[in-house]
Amino acid sequence: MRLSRYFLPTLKDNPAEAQIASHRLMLRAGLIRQEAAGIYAWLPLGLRVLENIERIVREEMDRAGALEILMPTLQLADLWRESGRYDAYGPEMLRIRDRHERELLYGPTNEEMVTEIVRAGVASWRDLPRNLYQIQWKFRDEQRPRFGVMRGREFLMKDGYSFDLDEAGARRSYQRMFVAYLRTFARMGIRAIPMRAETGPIGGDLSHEFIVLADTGESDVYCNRRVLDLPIPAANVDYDGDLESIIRDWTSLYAATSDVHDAARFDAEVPEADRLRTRGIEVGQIFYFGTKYSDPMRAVVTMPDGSARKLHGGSYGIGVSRLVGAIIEASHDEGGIVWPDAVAPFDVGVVDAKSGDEATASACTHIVARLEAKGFSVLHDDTDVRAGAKFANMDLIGLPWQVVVGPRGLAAGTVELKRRASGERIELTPDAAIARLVETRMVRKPA
Ligand code: 5CA
Repeated sequence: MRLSRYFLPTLKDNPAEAQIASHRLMLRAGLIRQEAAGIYAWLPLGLRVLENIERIVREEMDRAGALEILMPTLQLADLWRESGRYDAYGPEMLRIRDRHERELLYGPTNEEMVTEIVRAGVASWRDLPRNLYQIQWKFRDEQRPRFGVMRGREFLMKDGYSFDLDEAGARRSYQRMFVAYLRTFARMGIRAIPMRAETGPIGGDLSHEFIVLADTGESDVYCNRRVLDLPIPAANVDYDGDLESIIRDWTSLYAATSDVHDAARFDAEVPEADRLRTRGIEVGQIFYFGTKYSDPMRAVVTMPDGSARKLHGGSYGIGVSRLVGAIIEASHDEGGIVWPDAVAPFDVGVVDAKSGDEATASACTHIVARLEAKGFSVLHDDTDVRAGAKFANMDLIGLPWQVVVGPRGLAAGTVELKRRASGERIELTPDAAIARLVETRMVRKPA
């Protein structure tokens, strides 16, 4: 992609309304544009990151046996009256009327709708268990939308829902999602720690929030520092096998959000040197809620003996749009964003350091074509601004690798390869630079 044909409205100065680094950088790097309080348009560069995050979420959900569906954003109020949540939900719910005066709402979550779908689509105990998920926009009329996409009003969520015959089955479904979440966030290059949490308006008696530690996070959290060193389950983890030992490793070390924190237990269980009291960003939350929805909504299956059995449910959310902010919060420096390889909008930025020079222009075009042929996504800065501004811009948008092509190097047969994260630069031939990128991709892009 040539930058001269791209839409990348970057800002020189820090936008006054942005209080935290990720919000500032998302606006400055031209990822998003605010259209109303807590409502954002995703521009080309930001959309590519959002789509990379979605792809990883899909791959890990599918691997864990969940099935993708897509439900509408608008829901009938009557559906929510069945569960009793229409009145209970309060002012965060955006309520709408259509031309026939029918009451609708813009979905803040989908437990009722998915229960209705499963109620209609499963009849017998043989049809269970099932786990359905979607990636869809939600609306919550937050009192204080802030920090950009971190606390938006309209935001993109992965929401998944499991249905089982009994509590034991539902707990297994919960464990599958627990493990899938560990993998999902690790693949995005961040460490999200599962912490015991309150269930809030979703309900139920078992819940974990997945928290990325960050001073700018909105949640107060308490944990044993040793959870930071626990291993992430491998790609070949057997989701039909016994996940108990993984769950035990992750839940036996103290980790809790402030809502359920027990100071006495924390002090008793965790050696003083390992006590971590800090803040974090909630990037996902999982819930087991049993028959909370199947009870009032009469979602049942027939058992082998002909009796009716209520479905046992859980729900599993990931803040897809919030993750873009959370990843930046965890990975930036004074120069700008430092994208982890797996979510970066482009793999490589190729910079023509001397605009108007025919030799550098044609070398760039050649290198870009060869990188693209090897499967890299490339942003080629062919604009006619001065080199210093181009370098600053590349650092700001944070692509993992930069290939700088200047006239002096070119005369000597070399280009400069820069790793954004470390700032390390090496001079080498274009062939060697491409070979180096191919090599490191194999090591760095974990599946
Ligand atoms: N139905 C359940 C799980 S499917 C549910 O709604 N869970 S939730 O309320 O915890 O939301 C899931 C995730 O969405 C959260 O962990 C958070 O990462 C993200 N999220 C929630 N509210 C917002 C918001 N206002 N802006 C951005 N992301 C949000």
